Formats: sequence, structure tokens, C-alpha cells
Amino acid sequence: EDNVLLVGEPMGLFIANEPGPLDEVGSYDFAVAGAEFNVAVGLTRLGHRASFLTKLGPDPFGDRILKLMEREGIATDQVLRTEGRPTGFMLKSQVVTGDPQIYYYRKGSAASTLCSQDLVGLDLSRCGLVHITGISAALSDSCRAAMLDLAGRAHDAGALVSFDSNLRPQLWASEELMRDVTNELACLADVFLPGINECRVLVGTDDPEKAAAWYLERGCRLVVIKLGAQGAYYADAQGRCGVVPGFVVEKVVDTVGAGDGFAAGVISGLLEGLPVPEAVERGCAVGAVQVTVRGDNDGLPTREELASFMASRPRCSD
Ligand code: KDG
Repeated sequence: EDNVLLVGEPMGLFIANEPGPLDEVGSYDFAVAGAEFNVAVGLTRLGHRASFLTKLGPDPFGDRILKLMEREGIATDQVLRTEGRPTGFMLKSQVVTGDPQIYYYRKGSAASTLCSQDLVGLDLSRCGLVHITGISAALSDSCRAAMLDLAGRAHDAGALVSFDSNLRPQLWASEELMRDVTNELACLADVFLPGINECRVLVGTDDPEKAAAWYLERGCRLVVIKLGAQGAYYADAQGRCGVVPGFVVEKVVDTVGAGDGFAAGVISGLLEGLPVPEAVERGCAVGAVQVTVRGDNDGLPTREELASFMASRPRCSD
């Protein structure tokens, strides 16, 4: 079944309208963020069916997120509203180069109360793939337990699990906990999608071959490591591996969301039965489109936009 379940915390997002530190910004644009939400948008734009499991507060951010999900065609029947808990939100700065500054207001949010109990009625029988990220595991102890449960439930139901480490040290009590939990989830995943800098933190190497081998030896089936502008390295349990070159991007506007676009591209390709290198190439393309816009998800391409981008754009190795 080509039905993807995403679980995580969509949030309100204020994007600075001018460069500078967050406390000096004069005006912000209002949007929606959240790694798993971005992947859901990417998948539905590419024509896949996605449903979202989360908890939202009874507030304008929650209403906005729900409406946006509906507009994007993301199924919302697993979205719970939680009385007495706010929907999380975050601020994002504007930068001329490098990664923007991020500040979260999400402690005690509705989504942080997600727990294994919320998964009890979940029907995974028509679900082909479950996508989770390390961010959800970082939100609270109950979220962490729920993500581990969910990975097990997905396997029992015959669904694939894809996992993006999405390391957010700000959200974890310690680097050790972040590393241990992330690696545990990665080894349970069929598809693991870390960045090369994350591999240094997680397994102590930035050699993509060594990092991928570490996860493959411990049960993961396919590891795809993002190499930034260079593209990505993949290795699977059957011994196939290689580097897929990235696409040339003339002007990077905002790097946030590139990894989520990458995940949407890779997952959609795998669900369509593309060979791994082609699915990875699609991931690189969606990630490259995404860095050319300011929002975390509004740049995600439709099938037509993706096809014309891939046909016209040179690769980094050209
Ligand atoms: O990957 C992009 C996300 O980081 C962004 O949309 C916000 O989910 C988010 C987070 O927790 O940082």
C-alpha cells in the first residue's frame, strides 16, 4: 500500500523578514514548520497519500496547522486536539550565509504529550511506510517510548520504517541520550537518512562508508547519508552502494527543510519502486529545490516542477 504515516510535531513558525538577531527583528511572517510535516507536504505534492498523527492545542496555531494539512491533502483523522496544552511554535532568523538561528517555544506542548497510549487504536494495515524523526523522540520521555513502540508496531504490520536523525541538541537533555536513542531508532529502521555531520556525532566518523556499515551491521536495511551540496552516499544490506551527485543550486536562500525535502524525494521514489540510486537522486533534487525558498516547506515541488528541475539542472559532478 502506498500510504505513508507521519508522526511528529507541526508547529507555528515565525520567519524573520529581515536579517539580524531574533530579538531585534522588526517583523515576522507566519508559516508552519515541523520536520515530519514538511515531509508530508513533500509527499502529497508528489502525489502520494500521507496521513499525520499528532496532537495540537485548541489555539490558532493548531487551527492553522489543521487547515494547512487539509489544503495539502494530508489526512487528518489521526490528529488529536489536546485541551489545556498549547501548540508549539518557533522563531527563525534570516541569514546571508549559513544556517539560520532557531528558537523554540514547545516545552509542554500538546505534541510533547504524545505517548504509546495514543497508538493503541492505530490501524497500520493499509500503511506502506511510517516516517519518524529524532525530533519526535526528543520531545519527552513519553514521545520517545511512543516512537520506539511505533517502529515495532510498523514492522509487525509489515510496513517499512524510515527514520531521519534530525539531531536537535537544543531539545535533548544530554548528547549521550541523543546519541543512544537516535542510534536505537536508526537500527530499527529499514531506511535511515542521516547527514554526514550527524554521523560524526552519532558514530564518531564522517567517512560515509564506515558510518553506513555501522548501521547495516546492526539491522538497518538501507542507509542514505546526505553530503550537503555534494549529494548523497547510499549503502544497503545487499551490499549495493554508491555516491549520487547533488544538483547545482545558484542561490541558497534558507537551508532549513532541505533534509525533509530529501526524505520526501527518497521515500516517494522507493514507494514507486525506483532503484535506490534514482530514489536518492530524486531526494537530492527535492532538497535542492527546497533551499531556494525561505519557508520550511512552501518550496516543495509538484511532480511537474520536479521533472522540469531534474531535466534542466546540472549535477555537481558535471
Ligand atoms: O527540518 C526542518 C525542521 O527543523 C523545521 O521545520 C522545524 O521541526 C522543526 C524542528 O524541530 O527544528
